[in-house]
Amino acid sequence: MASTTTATQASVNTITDEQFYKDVMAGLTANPKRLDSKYFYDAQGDKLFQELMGCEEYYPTNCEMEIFTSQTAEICKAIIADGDAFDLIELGAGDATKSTQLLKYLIDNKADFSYLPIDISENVISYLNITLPVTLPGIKITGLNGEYFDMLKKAAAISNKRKVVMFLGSNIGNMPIPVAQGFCRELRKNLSEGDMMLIGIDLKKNPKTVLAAYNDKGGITKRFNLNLLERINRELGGDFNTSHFDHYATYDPETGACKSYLISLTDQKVKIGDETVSFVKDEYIYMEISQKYAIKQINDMAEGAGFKPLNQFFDNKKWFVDNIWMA
Ligand code: AVI
Repeated sequence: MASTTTATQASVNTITDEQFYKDVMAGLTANPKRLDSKYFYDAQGDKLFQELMGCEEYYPTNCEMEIFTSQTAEICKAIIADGDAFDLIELGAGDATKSTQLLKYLIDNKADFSYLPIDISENVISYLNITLPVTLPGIKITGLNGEYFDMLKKAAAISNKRKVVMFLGSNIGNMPIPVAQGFCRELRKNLSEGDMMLIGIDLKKNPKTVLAAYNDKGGITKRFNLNLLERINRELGGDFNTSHFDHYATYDPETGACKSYLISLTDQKVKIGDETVSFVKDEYIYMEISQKYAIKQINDMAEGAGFKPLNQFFDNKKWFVDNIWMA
């Protein structure tokens, strides 16, 4: 078994510019045009997402934070289970603010665990590798930078302890439902009997509340979306003029799909490296889905993937739920 990394050890970045370029060109030459929201998160995107999480209308972060602060002991007891040593793996760890609540409780209560945050953003992983050992003395941390399943396999290769995989913040909502179902099946395949998932999922609610969260008055969501065009300019030699695009969000209460688009405000041509992409006025780029779920859909998804739903922890308003599933 490999030892955990030190704060100064560099992470391996597996997301290459070549893949980014391929995905961008495939998306912008498709009809309709689309971009993959996983590319939102460069250093600037991480900063904007932080800002978004602090904004009044964006409720999911506060709801999940409330769950983690008011029910820390209950959640931790459920994941500690029989008290054996375990790996606490977090997919899309971000700044780990929410998981820090759990990590602190686990350390204070002498639980035998290592924390393995996985994130697509190299910045996030180096930040966690450096800061967590300072804020949480005694933590055993191995940051893994890359795609979730590649890094899950890597985690399994370095340790054979029981695994508790956290997937918080309704990150699963950024997949259309069939993709989310496939993702849960794939997760199950990568886990062994007795392993667990702790998965945070945003619930269906008043459509106006959802829409306001993805169309905030301060325009942070707009800047967050436009940043992907700026990232293409920075990293792929693009010449997007972001003032020629507007942000548009929709929410369908029937399906629970909240979708974001960038709308071309004019006929325009944009260069990306040696290629040129044309837009007509009012043409859209489909940027992101943030799917909202009903409780039954969540339990069906767990069971359909081969998990047993064990516990559900809600915030006061019942807007968000953290689920524990057993493999
Ligand atoms: C990361 N993810 C769960 C966020 C969401 O709510 O879909 C990303 C986001 N997009 C716009 N606002 C927040």
